[in-house]
Amino acid sequence: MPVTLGQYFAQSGADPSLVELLLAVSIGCERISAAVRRGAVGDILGALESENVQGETQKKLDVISNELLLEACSPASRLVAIGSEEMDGIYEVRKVGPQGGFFLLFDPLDGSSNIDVNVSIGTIFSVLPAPTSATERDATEADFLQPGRSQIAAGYVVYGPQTTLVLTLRAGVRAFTLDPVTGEWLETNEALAIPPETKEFSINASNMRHWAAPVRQYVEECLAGDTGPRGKNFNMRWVASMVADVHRIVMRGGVFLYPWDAREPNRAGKLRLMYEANPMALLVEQAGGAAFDGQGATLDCKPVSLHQRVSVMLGSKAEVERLARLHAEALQPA
Ligand code: AFP
Repeated sequence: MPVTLGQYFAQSGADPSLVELLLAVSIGCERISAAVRRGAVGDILGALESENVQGETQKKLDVISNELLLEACSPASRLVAIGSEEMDGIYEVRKVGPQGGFFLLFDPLDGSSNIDVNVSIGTIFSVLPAPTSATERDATEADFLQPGRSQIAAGYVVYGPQTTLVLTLRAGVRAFTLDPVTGEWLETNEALAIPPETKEFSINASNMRHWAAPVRQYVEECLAGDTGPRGKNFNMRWVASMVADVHRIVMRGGVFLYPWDAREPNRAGKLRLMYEANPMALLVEQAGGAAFDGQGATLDCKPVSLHQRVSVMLGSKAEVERLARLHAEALQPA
């Protein structure tokens, strides 16, 4: 009989208050999964009049998913505050005080432009340590601005043909699939490992003319296949749902790129550092892969704002190292 999520936590030796928080996240995601599955039948598809802090039109399910996670997670006894793609500022649950505790960040429903066309979407989450303070004070956005290497746990839930939770407590990466009959999360992979080599890359090729030279060179070399410098043919995938694309890479290898491009030269990238790139980067590194932000390892990037965007290149280690080399060579004097 596969191990349940609760049994895994019980044997993991993890801090019981962290386990309490992560179980609360799993309950929130079960509820999101049920809502996603209802879709049009539940009259919860489509867009709202509102926009999120990113200036993006919010889908009904974006807002519903955010509320489901707030409701499920707020009771967690050492949760101090929450940051979400769908909320401008931080959401305070408790005061910062001598007890410390946790910050939770999430993109409650990533890939929302895919909701109305029945393509896999997902929830991405990250747990950071909350500071301690001798006297109680409000949590601040600045408290959240910790590099990704400070994460205590990270994961995602992909709402696809199966609802699968992929999680790291910084001791490897495990997958649990929701049994629709019993409602239990059952372990389906106890040690996910990303192959260092791959023949599959994932990028929105319609932006090719806007990419920086190293990215264009990398992709052109892949496209040249066995007639070019790579000496092998590549396949391309682009779901336009980061969770679905990253899950494929976690399961069978590959490299995912959403790099800086010249469409908005003052924007580092499309994806957000704190609740998309960092949790995915921790998972990928824990699974033996690598994550690069165009300057260095994603997890070493020092955040400057809660919703900041970043260039993302992650997956099979040899491919990400090649991309890092191409970026470094581009900085060398001609
Ligand atoms: P939406 O949440 O607006 O669908 O964006 C999804 C996403 O943030 C990420 O999940 C995808 O990898 C990426 O954007 C797709 O972006 P493009 O639509 O520009 O390809």
